[in-house]
Amino acid sequence: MKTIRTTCAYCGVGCGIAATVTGERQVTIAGDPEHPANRGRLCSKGTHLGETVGLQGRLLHPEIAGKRASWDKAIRQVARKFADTIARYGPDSVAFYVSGQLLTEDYYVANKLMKGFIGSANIDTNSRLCMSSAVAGHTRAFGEDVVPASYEDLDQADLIVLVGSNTAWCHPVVYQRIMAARAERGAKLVVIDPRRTETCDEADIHLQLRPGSDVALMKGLLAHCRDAGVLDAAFLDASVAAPEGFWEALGEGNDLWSTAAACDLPPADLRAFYELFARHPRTVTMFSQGINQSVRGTDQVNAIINVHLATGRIGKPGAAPFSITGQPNAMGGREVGGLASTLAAHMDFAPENVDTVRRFWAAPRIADKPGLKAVDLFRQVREGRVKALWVMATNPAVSLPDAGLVREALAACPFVVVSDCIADTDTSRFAHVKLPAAGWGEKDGTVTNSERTISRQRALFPLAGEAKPDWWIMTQVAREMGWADAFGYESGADIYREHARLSTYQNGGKRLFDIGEHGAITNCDYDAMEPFRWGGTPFADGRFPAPGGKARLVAVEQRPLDDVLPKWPLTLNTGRYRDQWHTMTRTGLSPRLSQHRREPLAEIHPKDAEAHGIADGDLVRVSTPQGESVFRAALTESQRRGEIFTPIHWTDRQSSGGRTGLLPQPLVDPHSGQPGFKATPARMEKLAVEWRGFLIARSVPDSIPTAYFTKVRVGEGWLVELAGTGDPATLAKALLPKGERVEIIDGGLGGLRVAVLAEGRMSAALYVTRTGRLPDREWLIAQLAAADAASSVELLAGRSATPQPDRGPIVCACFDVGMNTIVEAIASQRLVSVEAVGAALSAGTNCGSCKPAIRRLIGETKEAAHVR
Ligand SMILES: Nc1nc2c(c(=O)[nH]1)N[C@H]1C(S)=C(S)[C@@H](COP(=O)(O)OP(=O)(O)OC[C@H]3O[C@@H](n4cnc5c(=O)[nH]c(N)nc54)[C@H](O)[C@@H]3O)O[C@H]1N2
Ligand SMILES: Nc1nc2c(c(=O)[nH]1)N[C@H]1C(S)=C(S)[C@@H](COP(=O)(O)OP(=O)(O)OC[C@H]3O[C@@H](n4cnc5c(=O)[nH]c(N)nc54)[C@H](O)[C@@H]3O)O[C@H]1N2
Ligand code: SF4
Ligand SMILES: [Mo]
Repeated sequence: MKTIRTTCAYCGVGCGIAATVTGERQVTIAGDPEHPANRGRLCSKGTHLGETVGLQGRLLHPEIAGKRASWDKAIRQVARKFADTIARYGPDSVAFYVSGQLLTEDYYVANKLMKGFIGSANIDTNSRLCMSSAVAGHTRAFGEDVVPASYEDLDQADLIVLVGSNTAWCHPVVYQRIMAARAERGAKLVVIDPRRTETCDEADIHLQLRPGSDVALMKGLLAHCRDAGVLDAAFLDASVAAPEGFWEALGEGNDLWSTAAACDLPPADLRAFYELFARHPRTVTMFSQGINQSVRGTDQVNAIINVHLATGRIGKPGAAPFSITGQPNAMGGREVGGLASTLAAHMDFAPENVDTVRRFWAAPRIADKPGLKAVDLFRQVREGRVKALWVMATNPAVSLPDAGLVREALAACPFVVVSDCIADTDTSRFAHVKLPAAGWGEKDGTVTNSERTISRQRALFPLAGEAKPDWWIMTQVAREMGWADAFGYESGADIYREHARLSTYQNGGKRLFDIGEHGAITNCDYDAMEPFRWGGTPFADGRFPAPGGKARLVAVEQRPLDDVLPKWPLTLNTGRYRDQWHTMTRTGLSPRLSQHRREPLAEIHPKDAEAHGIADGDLVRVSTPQGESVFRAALTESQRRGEIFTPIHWTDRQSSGGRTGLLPQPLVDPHSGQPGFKATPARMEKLAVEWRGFLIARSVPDSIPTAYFTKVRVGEGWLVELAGTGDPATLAKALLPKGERVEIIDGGLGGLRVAVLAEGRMSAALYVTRTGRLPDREWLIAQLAAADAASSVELLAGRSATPQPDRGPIVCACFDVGMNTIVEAIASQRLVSVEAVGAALSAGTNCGSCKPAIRRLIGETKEAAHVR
């Protein structure tokens, strides 16, 4: 058994993993104590990677028109269709839509093939949906897309401000680092988010602002800093250019009272934050999708950077604006220039750059202008102008705004290629050619995390079936199209060396991104490469890669979202759950990760729910100008009134409801083209159903004929939540496997309880009620794994004959500890800290992702005790 050091498959924290292969496609996962991003820590998703590396659901061989095909045939088909389309309609009639989940080597080949050889810049990436506003904001302010921060800054900061970031769930290891900074050095924490998330639980101040009012908040802060005398005059003079009238305009409407009104915040809270900010020069302001995913995203980014530039809080230890990235290789994609609006290696389409890259690639026909950005790209596909599309490592039928239109586009496109490691996704259903890509655990190359650290991802297993690395697939197609010399790569190392050489080619210090020292790295050194951060401490010398060496303040205006959004009674906000990753193609395979949230919820303020006649647990239909979908209502005071929140994860593969992707409007930021996923006009109504129920079974059909269903992995099978109208008995017929049946059908009340036994074990059970309660799901889930079936009486009752404690919903996925168990222990053993709960129950002592939830339970239990 050997331990291989690699990088986590998921988020932009980029944690190092020490993986020990223990058998055929079996691996033990631990945090890599040597990796600078995590120093041995992992969150729940990283910890449970081992549950996602099996062959279940994998695409194992190429397919043409739904039939298995050889690689030769598939490559020839793709090359021929692309070449024919280009010959007939020109280079802009084809496109690639790629992803921050590709390795840098894959990304480099995709970008070179499209921009340098096909001759179009129609290659865009899901990073458009993710951090293109940050890219545009950095470029406006600094002249180059550089993230001027590192995780070490968090260790040194006295104040950490999280804006539009649910760090506790989405970047948990960074959150743990922030918690350590608080515990060890008393660093202050401020969270700015319209929702009260678990990230807020430990904050000194939570500013629950009106969505889309961040520009006002930051301008108010800048005005306060000026009035408090904390601007850095020397830095402003030497290193920062301000547009005409910038400071004069700040005098108007940015006082505390106007700002508090614009943001719908208590003035005292706002003042407390402003004063805290003024007092602490070592400030890191970390932001993510609450800022980027807005029709004002780029201005919001610049509003934050303006404050940091004006107070000189940049290029110094513990002081930086920090755009934290989502995907494992979002940053690598930026480094190769994989967006339609960039060319390559941090160069844009300025004529001299086009010339530089043309010479370096010896490119026959290089793109000389930006291509179509994601939302426009799919519009052009829909309108028939883009006629051949290759989608890699992303699921746009779910994740683009107005996913309904995206599906029409995919259906209308004459030629769609999908490269994915999973066989059946909402997007691959539209593919003419499906290409099996290497998955995590097989891939070998580099990724760059949020803080510019480049790490190796290393293969743990042989390639599954006939799967191939993405770079290999594209290289074969490029060769088949006639560019064998330019795509003669034999390994990822060949590509990495070329990428490193391009970063330094005719650079001469113009661009910070320069990893030229790796231009001749040996295969051996590439294999042994240790994580390293490029760019040192950017801007430490006060010089910026912009005209005159100066950064720029950008004049930004707060404008209400109503300017562009139609008026509907509610606003829909969308985002992530702690233990699921995007469209669930991988985390959805893990029963443990699926315990945290088993259904897609619409989180609603209790007063809004009351006004709509909605009770906790009801089904609600959420409608927007774009579409509608059904969710389980969860009433919570964490929401502001008038705003609801739904998760992005559920797809057609797991549900008929919960389809958030259908809801957002395809409205984008004018500078970046990033969609405004966080604010969509919406309304809701209670969904009338006659019965509700659930199915627990070892295997379940793909689609289920009821008004509402969602399915998740549990133990040895699936849990399907159901609701509908009509006779549930027909459902029993459609859903239950063959076998011996134990059943009660209550004709009068219309309820139904059926368990199916096969070889002495329970293989499925269906419970439906019109009015009553449903049994506890946990006991029944355990019956799927039990060697002997429980008695008929027990199965029909849905519980054990000997009373058992109800653990409640699982909080700690690592040790299977439920909420009720934790609350009981807190109350009876008077536990007052997360550590004490850990000592008593082990909860929270492995990955730590549930620590914020435990902390919240301690608080609530204490409060309840006082009330009593
Ligand atoms: N568990 C998990 N982790 C992930 C991912 C995942 O799928 N699952 N995905 C990864 C990826 S690709 C990304 S991009 C990141 C995203 O990481 P985050 O950006 O932290 O996650 P989100 O849940 O999309 O949104 C963050 C917060 O923005 C808030 N927000 C909404 N509108 C506004 C506003 O107008 N102003 C402010 N200030 N805040 C607002 C929302 O209420 C939400 O709590 O997570 C990464 N990590
Ligand atoms: N409403 C709403 N929509 C959103 C967001 C939001 O907050 N709200 N967030 C947006 C953001 S920030 C993001 S990043 C996107 C994410 O959205 P997507 O990128 O569409 O989501 P994933 O599920 O990560 O899709 C990745 C696909 O690539 C496959 N895959 C994984 N690894 C590889 C590989 O190495 N090679 C290949 N070829 N395939 C691979 C996976 O099986 C999966 O099918 O969603 C965006 N959409
Ligand atoms: S924080 Fe979690 S998901 Fe992100 S890289 Fe680390 S272990 Fe992976
Ligand atoms: Mo993202």
